[in-house]
Amino acid sequence: MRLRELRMEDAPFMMEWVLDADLSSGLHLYDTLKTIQDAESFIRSSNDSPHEKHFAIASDEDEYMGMVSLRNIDMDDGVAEFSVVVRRNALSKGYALHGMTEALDYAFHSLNLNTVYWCVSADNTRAIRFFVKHGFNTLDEDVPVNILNRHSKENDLVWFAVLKGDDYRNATLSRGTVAGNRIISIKTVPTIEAGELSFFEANQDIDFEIKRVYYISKVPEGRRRGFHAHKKLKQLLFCPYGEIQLILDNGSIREEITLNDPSIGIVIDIPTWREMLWLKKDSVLCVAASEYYDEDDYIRDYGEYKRFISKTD
Ligand code: T46
Repeated sequence: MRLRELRMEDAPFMMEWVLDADLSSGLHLYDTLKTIQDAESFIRSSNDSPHEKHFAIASDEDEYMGMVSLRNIDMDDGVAEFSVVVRRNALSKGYALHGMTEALDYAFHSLNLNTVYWCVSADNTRAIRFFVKHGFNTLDEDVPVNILNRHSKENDLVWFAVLKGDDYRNATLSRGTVAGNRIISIKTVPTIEAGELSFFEANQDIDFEIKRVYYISKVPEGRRRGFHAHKKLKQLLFCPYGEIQLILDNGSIREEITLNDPSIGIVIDIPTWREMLWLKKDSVLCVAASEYYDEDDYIRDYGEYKRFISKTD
């Protein structure tokens, strides 16, 4: 997936979310969009103003999956407002988060802005949950008055902001654990203009012997794998190339983490239900495992997994 300019052929896909009240309600930045002609004229003029920047979030096949916008860009004050929306078939596939982080990179590194603000209506619990889950903080105050004034007709807004220098790509890593499994930093040695080298050692950096190493590659974007737990196996998972979302469920909590940094690993050493979602095609998932392959150690049915952990509690 990637960001690109909007194109005329995106208009029908844009209409999918425009006409889907559940997806578009509260997105006042796009209030003028009602018909396909509005969408076409929006696309036609999307590059006209220096105060607005719109990008399509495109799949690997280059299809429009949603869009991100920076609006009311104020180069003097170094601020802009932001919004993101995706088509229904792009929900829960990582498009919104990817579009968001790329648009924030553009705001801070290409436009050199200092702060990006956005707000959602307090009853839009899905959007609020999405932003909070990915480590974005709500703001109680400190929203500039001119930005607040633009939204004076909207009631009960929840505000968010990201500052230049915030680690929004890895905000979730500061949590320390995902569904009770440790997030570790893999030792990484940078080399001057020749990349970096990462390493870990059995019984030193991870507290088990490594009997097996395997890796998963050539997975198309948007594909899911996993859907199982292990009874005894301990593993270190890491993504040396690309972007993969790991969804972990320990029976009590279900949490996600996006692996997109070769120096981050997840040690799964308690029976945990796992799913892996390939956010970018050709991403590689590497695993160092404590045991040889044994199909008897797998639990491939979620109900059976729940019964298994209730017995071991
Ligand atoms: C896990 C996640 C992260 C082997 O023959 N030897 C092996 O070492 C492995 C790992 C798999 N296989 C066979 C078993 C299946 O016939 O390869 C096939 C695909 O395995 P599976 O469907 O389990 O693949 P994923 O991606 O769903 O899960 C894998 C690991 O199996 C699992 O332990 O934690 O990656």
